[in-house]
Amino acid sequence: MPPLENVADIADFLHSTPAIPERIVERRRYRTIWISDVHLGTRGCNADLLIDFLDHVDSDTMYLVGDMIDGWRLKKKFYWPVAHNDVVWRLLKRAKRGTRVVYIPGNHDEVFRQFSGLDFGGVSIRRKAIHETADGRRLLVLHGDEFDAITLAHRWLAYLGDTAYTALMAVNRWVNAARRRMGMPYWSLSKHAKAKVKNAVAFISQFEEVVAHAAGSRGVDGVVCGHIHTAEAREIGGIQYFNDGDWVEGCTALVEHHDGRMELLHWADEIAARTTDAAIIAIAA
Ligand SMILES: [Mn+2]
Repeated sequence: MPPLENVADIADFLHSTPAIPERIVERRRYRTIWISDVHLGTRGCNADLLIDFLDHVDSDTMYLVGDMIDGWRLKKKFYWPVAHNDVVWRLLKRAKRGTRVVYIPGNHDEVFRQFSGLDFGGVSIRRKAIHETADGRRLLVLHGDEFDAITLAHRWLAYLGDTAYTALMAVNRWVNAARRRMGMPYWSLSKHAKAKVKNAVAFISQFEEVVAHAAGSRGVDGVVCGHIHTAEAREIGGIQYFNDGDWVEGCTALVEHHDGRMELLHWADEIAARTTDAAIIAIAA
């Protein structure tokens, strides 16, 4: 039997270091950050982009708005590269460093919903939450699958089916692997396909309206959700509707500035801009 200290060493997550070292850069500070639909445990997850994001931003509060881990897919086929471990490490680390982390499990990680109400490791697990912005607006935060029974948005490619979606994600990966080799930035194929599909657009706007309406009937000023992998920030019937998007296709996050101003960050674009800046500096030098 190995000595117990060795076992403890391996299990001591917070004192270990990530496989991909944390970047030493001055982090952009926000009041709040929302991310969701990371789908750790699947090939579609853009863990490298998310790691880059987490290394460049910080906040007082961070909401993990569900489908962080894809329990459904993991059950079928175990897939867990080091980058996925590194995402978990970074999330737990920022909780330890003092960020208030609120984890609201979604339908793909619903196994964690049974722990709603618990707090451990600086992470609060909740079924939903009310967030108050710096300028006093009250936002309902939930994953969004609560509305699956009344909308079809979760199947924005319903008539193509899950197999086609998985295939599309695979093509998305190949395209981006090729683009990366050519030094080109990340580009979301499915995001463009989705925008072209009329039914998908109808499903999505139906979902957005249903969620906004439900939030309105609960007396809040707005709602933040995920689930349909479509980032958005707009007003619907007097209710502010925010969707933080996903890290499978869009690679987006929702942030609140210190004055309460909300903004959607498109991280692939940010990385592309950074690369362009570096190229300009290189040319100038
Ligand atoms: Mn979901």
